[in-house]
Amino acid sequence: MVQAIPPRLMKTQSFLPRTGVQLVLTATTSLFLLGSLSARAADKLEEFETELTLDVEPNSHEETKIAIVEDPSAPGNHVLKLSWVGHRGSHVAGNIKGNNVKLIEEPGSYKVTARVNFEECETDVQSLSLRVFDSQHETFQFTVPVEHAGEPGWHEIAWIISTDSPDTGGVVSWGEHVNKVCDLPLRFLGFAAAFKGHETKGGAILFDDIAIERINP
Ligand SMILES: [Ca+2]
Ligand SMILES: [Ca+2]
Repeated sequence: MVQAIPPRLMKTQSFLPRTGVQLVLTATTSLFLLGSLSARAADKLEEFETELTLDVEPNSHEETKIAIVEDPSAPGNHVLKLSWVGHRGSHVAGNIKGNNVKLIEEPGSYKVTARVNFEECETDVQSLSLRVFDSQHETFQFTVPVEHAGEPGWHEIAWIISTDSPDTGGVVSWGEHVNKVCDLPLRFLGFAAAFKGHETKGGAILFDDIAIERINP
């Protein structure tokens, strides 16, 4: 079941990668700026049906995993799975390392959505972040609260990206050339899940069908 959730941004400063790792992370992604699809209204841009190189963000717990797996609720469909073990830590995150899909090429405000399944995670998951990177390898993180941890089924989660004011609403960025400007195009990097009180019992989140829609003329 897909359930619409009002997009909301929240302030989350607590899980920025450390500077040294930021450089490693963005340098890695910069090696894979190969083209892919362009954004059109309400386009589904990534369905996780093709092979992708994936990488756990270095600040995540060492037993964190990211993989493309078969959808347990729809055999034949493939989804992105981010999973982790119980530990103390602020967050876990996983990235796409090659063929990163191009989300936004033109200035404007956009709604990026994904279908997300929280069945296998606990209520210790506080927020979910979408990470994108720009042409100068600056990574932007857009965060929304998680309201369906442990609930069965799929939910539509939405993040708002305004390319003219990317640093509003608690959005944070880091990278090699941080200027708080969305130097287009923006490409999809990955997802991060943050934990209440910097502690988690472990769990998994499934993602599928990243789509984008322009929300202003
Ligand atoms: Ca899929
Ligand atoms: Ca920039």
